[in-house]
Amino acid sequence: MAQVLRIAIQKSGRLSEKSLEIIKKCGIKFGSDERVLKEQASNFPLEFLYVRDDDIPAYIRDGVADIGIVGRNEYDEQAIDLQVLTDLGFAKCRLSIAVPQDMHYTGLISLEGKRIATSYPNILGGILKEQGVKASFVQVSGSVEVTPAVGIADAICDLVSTGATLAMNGLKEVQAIYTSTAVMIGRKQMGSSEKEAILQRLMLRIDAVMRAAS
Ligand code: PRT
Ligand code: ZN
Repeated sequence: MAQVLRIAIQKSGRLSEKSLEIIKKCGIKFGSDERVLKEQASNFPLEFLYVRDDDIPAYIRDGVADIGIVGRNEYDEQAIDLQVLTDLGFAKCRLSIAVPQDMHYTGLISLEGKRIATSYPNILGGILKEQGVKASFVQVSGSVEVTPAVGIADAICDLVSTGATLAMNGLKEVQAIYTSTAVMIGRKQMGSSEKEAILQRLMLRIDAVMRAAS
């Protein structure tokens, strides 16, 4: 049986629509009916898996998928050894430190000895270590913005795009430590020359779509 390349795409969230849009612009035809978890393109050897974005790097590592689209933040945080095939440029956001309105902040050193709530302990930890700042992490996977108000954290480190969520929670953004966009990632080796060839064809089309858009 002829091989297909498997791409993992976020089922429903900030990355879903634009991810599918780029692939459609490549001239690849598929149903994209949100209720299915798996489907195959009708005119290109590509199979889609619709999953949670957090699971995508591990699915690729484990061979469940060959490539996928995730926020660079998710990829860097998980530190799974894959490759970034291309930067897709959408879903731009920053990982920022935010503190209560009345907290005095002069730089990362202001976080010394503080409790910081974040879903990105690896990215933040790396940067604090570089700066010689010691802080403790409160690891939460959602609603990070409420943690200072409920008294379990002194500061937060979370993704920001407009800043509206921070403002709504009485927090001020004091420092961006990292920026992210959606990236296409994949295993370093596709495992067969047939899959490598399909990937090459797909990447040529994606490059053309990206060039046309810029
Ligand atoms: O269900 P699943 O696990 O698949 O989805 P998810 O809820 O984990 O992810 P999702 O869809 O929220 O985000 C997917 C990716 O989009 C992230 O990994 C980022 O790379 C990127 N992205 C871009 C963002 C934002 N912008 C963003 N604003 N991810 C999250 N946010 C959050 C932000 O933290 C804040 O809480 O959205 C909220 C609103 O942001 P403001 O600043 O506009 O108010
Ligand atoms: Zn997620």
